[in-house]
Amino acid sequence: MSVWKRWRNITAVILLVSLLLLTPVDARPEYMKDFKEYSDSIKKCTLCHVQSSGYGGVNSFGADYAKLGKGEKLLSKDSDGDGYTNQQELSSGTFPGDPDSKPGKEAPGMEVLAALFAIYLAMLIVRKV
Ligand SMILES: [Ca+2]
Repeated sequence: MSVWKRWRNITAVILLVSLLLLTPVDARPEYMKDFKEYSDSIKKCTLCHVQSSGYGGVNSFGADYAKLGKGEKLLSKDSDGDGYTNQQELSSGTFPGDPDSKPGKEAPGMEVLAALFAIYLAMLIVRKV
């Protein structure tokens, strides 16, 4: 096997694994019922958890949600301390447990663009076979 083919195969495997890791996973429906009126862009594990897989514990919003439940106290609070209330963030489609995500700053759905780019690269590699 030539160096080029070996490199191509390794790259294809890396791209496919990356694609699998980037596949969006919906948050658990029993929790999402409390947020059904908000954008689909926030209905992910990272709404309440640190990692997109749901592992790694809860973020500041998840901790407040567990403590307060969904109600005025939770919605009026700024769980991540970024200057926007949880209500403002949820209504804007940003994550109230991530201080780097705030209204007007983040364009949600970057993982989808990354997945599409990975598919595009994989198709380019396959066409070179
Ligand atoms: Ca935020």
